[in-house]
Amino acid sequence: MYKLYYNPGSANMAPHAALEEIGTPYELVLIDTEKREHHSEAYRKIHPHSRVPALVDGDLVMYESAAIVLYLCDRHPEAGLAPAIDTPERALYLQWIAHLTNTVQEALMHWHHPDFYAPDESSRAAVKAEAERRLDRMWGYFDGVLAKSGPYLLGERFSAADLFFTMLTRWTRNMAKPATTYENVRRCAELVRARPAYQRMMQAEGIS
Ligand SMILES: N[C@@H](CCC(=O)N[C@@H](CS)C(=O)NCC(=O)O)C(=O)O
Repeated sequence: MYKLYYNPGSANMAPHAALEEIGTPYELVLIDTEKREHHSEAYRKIHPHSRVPALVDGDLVMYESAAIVLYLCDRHPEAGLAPAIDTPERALYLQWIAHLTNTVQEALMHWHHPDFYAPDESSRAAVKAEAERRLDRMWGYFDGVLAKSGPYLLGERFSAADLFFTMLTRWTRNMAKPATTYENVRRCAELVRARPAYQRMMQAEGIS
């Protein structure tokens, strides 16, 4: 049985929602980052960089939320969360997941953790402001893509990329201009949030 190490609302949301979509048995293990449990010696054996999430599958121990999502979807093709290999949809699915984690999630890290990137308060404020400007351009770009060929990132077809996308939109909710200000971004996120599996994930993590 899978074990997913999580902290409510963190990068585990997408892998957790994928597990719910798949419908396979799994165990959730809370790592309370406010209590700094991610820095414990025991957890560092699972995630050497002290982050959440991590996944354990038998002898396999892995981290990085996007990699976990890709792994789970490939292990459970019957769930239909990923297009088949060798299809143009598969290429786009990989493109979006890589872009979401490398670029959008990275900019979100600048906003949420400016302390990782700058030594003092004034430079942290500048890092945060620039991240918000960059993110606004990114959501604007997604809005155009989804307007032209939505409602999902792969058009009419829902995929795990939409789970990752929706997770990231939530992390903008306290920004001056949240991602869901953009109509087509909001429509995609609303469709995903209405899915029973996504709702079960939110409920299990105790978030709204
Ligand atoms: N790229 C990693 C990022 C993981 C990450 O930074 N997780 C945050 C929560 S969203 C975390 O563990 N933060 C704890 C800390 O920064 O001390 C992934 O997607 O798994």
